[in-house]
Amino acid sequence: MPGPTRVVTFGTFDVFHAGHLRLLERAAALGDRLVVGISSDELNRGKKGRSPVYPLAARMAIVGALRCVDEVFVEHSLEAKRRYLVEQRADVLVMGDDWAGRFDGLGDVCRVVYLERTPAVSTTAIIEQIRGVPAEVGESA
Ligand code: C2G
Repeated sequence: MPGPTRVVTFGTFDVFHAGHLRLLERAAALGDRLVVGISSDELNRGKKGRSPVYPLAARMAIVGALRCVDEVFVEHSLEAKRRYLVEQRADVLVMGDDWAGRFDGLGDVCRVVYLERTPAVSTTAIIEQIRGVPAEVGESA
């Protein structure tokens, strides 16, 4: 009998929002176990040119506490995907469709699936919205 289907996905998941949750729930539905590689703070600085709002330990705690997530690990390098997938014995790699086509070369390790991103929600937009709101009088900074 084949073992459980292991799904692996990657991301920063900074300022966790409903778009992240939807991605993880749909990824989990593709198999029996969902393992999530969380980008290190250094990797995020390289990718996005800024430090994440939530440090790695907090992002790992939040994602790891979700009902749909079985395990989290640290993603130190974008280029190490093949090694991570082999180590995690992945059957399926899930990526958001902002990465469509980028990981097709890993198709010899596991199935590669790109899921549609949730429109109109992003960490950057949330940060900008909060930045634009003046603090209430008397509120501490
Ligand atoms: N996502 C989504 N809808 C949004 C925003 C994000 O479906 N509105 C998905 C992304 O496509 C990604 C996951 O949520 O699959 C995590 O998003 P990010 O933290 O922005 O991921 P990113 O920093 O692009 O990291 O190795 C790949 C990278 O680590 C991906």
